[in-house]
Amino acid sequence: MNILFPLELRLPAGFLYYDDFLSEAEENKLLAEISKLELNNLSYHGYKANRKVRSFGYDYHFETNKLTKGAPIPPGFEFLIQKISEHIGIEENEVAELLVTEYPVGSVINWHRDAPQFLLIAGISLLADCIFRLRPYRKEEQTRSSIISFPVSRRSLYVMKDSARNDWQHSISPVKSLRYSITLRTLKTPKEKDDPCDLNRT
Ligand SMILES: O=C(O)CCC(=O)C(=O)O
Repeated sequence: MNILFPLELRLPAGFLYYDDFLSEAEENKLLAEISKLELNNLSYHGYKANRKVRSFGYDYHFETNKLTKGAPIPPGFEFLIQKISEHIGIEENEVAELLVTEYPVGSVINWHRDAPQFLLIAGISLLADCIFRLRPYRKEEQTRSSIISFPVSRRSLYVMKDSARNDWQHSISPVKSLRYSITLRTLKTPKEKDDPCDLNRT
């Protein structure tokens, strides 16, 4: 398994990428697991996004910016949590939330930084590649040339922590074919909870 990109691409510190993280068999197993789930339309302050989601472990509420305990993570995802935890050196029980997202053709996720309650974010791509983009969080640093755009492949894993998680926003350009992602998140300790985040992520 390689960190494949040309990291000359000057990715921010704390953004890690692993191509071919999953085998085809593991991808199929996860897709089968997702097919058992009822995914819900996502709306944000009355705006309906063109993608569907289902979260486990914790539920994030966009209207109140609050996190509440959610349904337990289904056992069918345990092998993924185990594999990612082992790979990135965290305890399995640190994974607090698992989010499944369905991106129909043409759908996006707009610029955002993840909710302040979360510490580390790990993302798996299923069924399709996508174009992932990063730009500085601070408005005054957001210029056209500050956007970093790169392909994220089907069956890859990316991780955002430290500066990549805190000082950068991310987004996904319109997908060319149906894509699913599974996002795992760990929680900040009360000491790590500091600043509010922008949450406009339609
Ligand atoms: O689909 C992805 O890989 C990104 C998901 C994401 O950015 C989010 O749910 O906040």
